[in-house]
Amino acid sequence: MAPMYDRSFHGLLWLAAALASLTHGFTKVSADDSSQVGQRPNIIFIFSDDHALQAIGAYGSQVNQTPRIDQLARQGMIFDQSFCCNSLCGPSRASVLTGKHSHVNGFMRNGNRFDGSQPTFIKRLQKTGYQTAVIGKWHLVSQPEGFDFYRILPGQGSYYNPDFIEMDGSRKRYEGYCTDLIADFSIDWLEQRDRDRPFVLMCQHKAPHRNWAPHPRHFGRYKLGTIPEPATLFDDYSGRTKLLHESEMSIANHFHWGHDMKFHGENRFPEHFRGAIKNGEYGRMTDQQKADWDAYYEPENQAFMKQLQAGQLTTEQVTQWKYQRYMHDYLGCVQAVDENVGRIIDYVDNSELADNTVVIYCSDQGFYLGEHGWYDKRWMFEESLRMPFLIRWPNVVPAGQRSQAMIQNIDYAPTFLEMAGVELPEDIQGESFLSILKSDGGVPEDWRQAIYYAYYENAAVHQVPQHDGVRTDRYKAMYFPRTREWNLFDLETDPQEMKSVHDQPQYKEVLEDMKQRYNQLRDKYEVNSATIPATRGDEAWWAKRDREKRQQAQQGGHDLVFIGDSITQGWEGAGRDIWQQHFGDVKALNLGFSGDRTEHVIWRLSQNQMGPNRPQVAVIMIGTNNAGHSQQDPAQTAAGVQEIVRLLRQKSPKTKILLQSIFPRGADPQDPLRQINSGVNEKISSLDDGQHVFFQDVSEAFLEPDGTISKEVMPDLLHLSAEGYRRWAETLLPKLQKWNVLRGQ
Ligand code: SGN
Ligand code: CA
Repeated sequence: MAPMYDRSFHGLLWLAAALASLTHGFTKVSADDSSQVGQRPNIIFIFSDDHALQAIGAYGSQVNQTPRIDQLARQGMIFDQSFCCNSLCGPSRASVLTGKHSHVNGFMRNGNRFDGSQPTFIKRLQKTGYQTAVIGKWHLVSQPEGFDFYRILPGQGSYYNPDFIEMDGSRKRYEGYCTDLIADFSIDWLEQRDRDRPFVLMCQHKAPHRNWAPHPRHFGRYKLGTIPEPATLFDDYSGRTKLLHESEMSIANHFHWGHDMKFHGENRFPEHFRGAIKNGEYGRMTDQQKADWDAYYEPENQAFMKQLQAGQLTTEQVTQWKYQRYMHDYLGCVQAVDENVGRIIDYVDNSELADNTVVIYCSDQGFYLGEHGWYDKRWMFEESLRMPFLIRWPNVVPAGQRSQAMIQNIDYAPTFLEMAGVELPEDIQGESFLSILKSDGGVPEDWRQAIYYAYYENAAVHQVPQHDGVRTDRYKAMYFPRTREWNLFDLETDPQEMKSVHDQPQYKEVLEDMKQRYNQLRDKYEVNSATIPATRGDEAWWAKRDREKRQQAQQGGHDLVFIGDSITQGWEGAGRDIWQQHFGDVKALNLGFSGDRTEHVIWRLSQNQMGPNRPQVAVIMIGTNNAGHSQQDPAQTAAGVQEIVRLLRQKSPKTKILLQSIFPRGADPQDPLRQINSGVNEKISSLDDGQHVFFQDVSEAFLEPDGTISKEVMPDLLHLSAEGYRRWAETLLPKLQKWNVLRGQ
């Protein structure tokens, strides 16, 4: 039985109120902890990039040793069940700062721009008297807010002689190795800080991110041919979603000759290597660094090429060599991180900070070290879903603890706030695990039993499809919206996640239970897919149509725009002649995309698919696929439609929006999907403001007097025939004529 602990914040608030509150408006932490009274803890948050648990000694690494990182576990606590909520750099960092899932903090994909005006734990701590600094990788595009000091890498940054962005906006190149420099700057900052106030230092390494350029002192530390291979290096991706075949992150097929594998010159073996990207690090090196580099890499490269040339290597052996090279480089980068964690620990231990400083080591997500044949992250499989989390807090966390509590990166912000005795904002989504730290890692009875994960960066580098899911201590369910399929893994019988059991009768109840948890968590975190922008750019036809429509839109001057799904797209099919007849003379643009739901239209509008156009009228008809694909709750779909209207209004305030009711579907009024559509219509009718947005209920046009639908109008009881389009046009014409869109008619 898990012991129960009181982690209610109310108790704390009551206590805080009883104590005198401090001048800056923050409240003191409970008095049960003498170490903290009057002395709020300092926090050193060491955060690396892409450091897999499989490459940390304390997590049982089979491939390397990390004595200094492990020291934190020895002297403090390690979390075995620590997860990210979106396995990607920028999103993870945004979740750490805000304590919120990606769809709420708005940073869903790399390349998004972090809205720095939103609340973050760092701003809050700064306000309550903490000194704050971030040094190293930032990757959130916008300028850091809430930091007294920052020195950050531009974008991904470089390993060798990296540039940093200084607080005055200038860029400065520092000679040296990035991981060492970030620790140097961190220690410098600690040295010159105001010693009378507590601080938070975010020390954020670039390493061990791609393209894995180790320091010369680590060359050859892990010898090629000696690094153990994972059991799933040659995964054939059977028994799970077929989307697994699409991702481009395999050791066998997607390593670049120069960038990843560190060969010079032209790609000599294009059948084995991708050729496009060179090793940019080499170009940044000093002559000495280049000489050291070549002295290590060249003999190995030449030997490998000779063997390959002589036909002595099978394709499998080439993959094995690539794995060794990859791991040599990756683990070398990790080694420098480990040493520099050690430097920070030593600094703390040799200063007055030793007693009251929390030191944390974690990384923005996990990573594949050859498991499933991969490098990179993104998928909800264990290796990239898990996040290392080790914490040392003298006098509070006893040495050598291991916690099985499920924590996530959204929990860090509330935990740090609570550590500092600061009240939690109501809308924060993560939960403070302070009570777990204070109770030997025990899991409170009311602690979460499942985590929610969502990945959004599809149609981008590495081609991993959008998916989300839920994980409990034993099971994991993943949902793939594109194929609308579930995968289910039993982590006890299949820890390597090699076979989905979603269709096995003995797992029927488990799957049902997982779906229920999934829905509960999505409700809790207010995940409404209908409002979350989603691209279908990973479907070739959709991407092509999107390109064509953008080109067309770029010409500008369109007076009439239709926005919707297949029914709107059908003006180019069954509706072609009717379109010609009525809209042939008008400069009109058809932005109907078959199969689209509200979220896809939101994506298209937010990515400016309409180009420079500010049409007189936009006809919107969208939502029937939200019903058809997942029987989505009408309120959710209506919120999607509302967002579309909002985006359109924002972009083109003078456009009149002719919002069509979602067309009726199915044989008769009892059809469940028709009823869902009616539910949406009822809600979106209220968007009519009589000025810019005009709701038009068009159902009557398609229904027989008894409410059935004739196959002459909708042959499949969903899409329109030519007759259907004629009727639709007829309902539109009066308004369009009135608004003078149909000049000359
Ligand atoms: C770069 C890398 C990718 C990596 C992303 C995201 N390519 O695009 O391999 O997945 O960053 O990484 S590289 O050619 O630049 O090395 S993240 O950690 O920043 O999310
Ligand atoms: Ca990362």
